[in-house]
Amino acid sequence: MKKVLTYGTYDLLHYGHFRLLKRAKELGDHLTVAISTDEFNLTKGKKCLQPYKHRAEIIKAIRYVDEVIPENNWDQKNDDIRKHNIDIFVMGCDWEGKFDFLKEYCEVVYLKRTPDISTTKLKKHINATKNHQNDY
Ligand code: C2G
Repeated sequence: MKKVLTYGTYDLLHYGHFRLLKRAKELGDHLTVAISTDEFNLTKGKKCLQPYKHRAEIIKAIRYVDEVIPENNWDQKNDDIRKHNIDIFVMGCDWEGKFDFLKEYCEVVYLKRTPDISTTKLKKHINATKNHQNDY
C-alpha cells in the first residue's frame, strides 16, 4: 500500500485545498493529512477562523482523506514519515524546494497550486462584506 502525506492549515476549506487532497490521494492508496494546530499556526503568523478541531473534522470527512494527524511544529515531518511508513510527501508548489531534505526519507512531490483562490483572499472578501454591511 502506497502511503501519501501532506501538511496544511486548511482554514476555510476551498477548491484549491480540495484539488490538492484529490491529486495527493491519486498518487497512492492512503492519504494522511497533518493539520496545523492553532498554537502552531500562531507561530506561522496565521490566525485561523476555525479551530483545529473543526478544521480536522472537515478534512477527515473528505473521501480522499484516510487519516488526520496534528501538525505541532516545523520539525516533525521526518518522524511522521518514519512513524507512518510514508512513501510520498506532497505539498503545493508554493513550497517548491522547501522540503527537498525529506527526499532522504521518501519521494517528494510538489503539485501545481490552484490559481485564484486562497484562504487569505476569502478572508479579505468576508471582511470587506462585513465592513460594507456596517456602512448601512
Ligand atoms: N493549496 C493549493 N492551491 C491553493 C491554495 C492552497 O494547492 N489555491 C495547497 C497548498 O499549497 C498546501 C495546501 O493546499 O499544500 C494547504 O494550504 P494551506 O492550508 O495554506 O497550508 P500552509 O499554510 O501552506 O501550511 O508544514 C507545512 C505547512 O503546514 C503548510
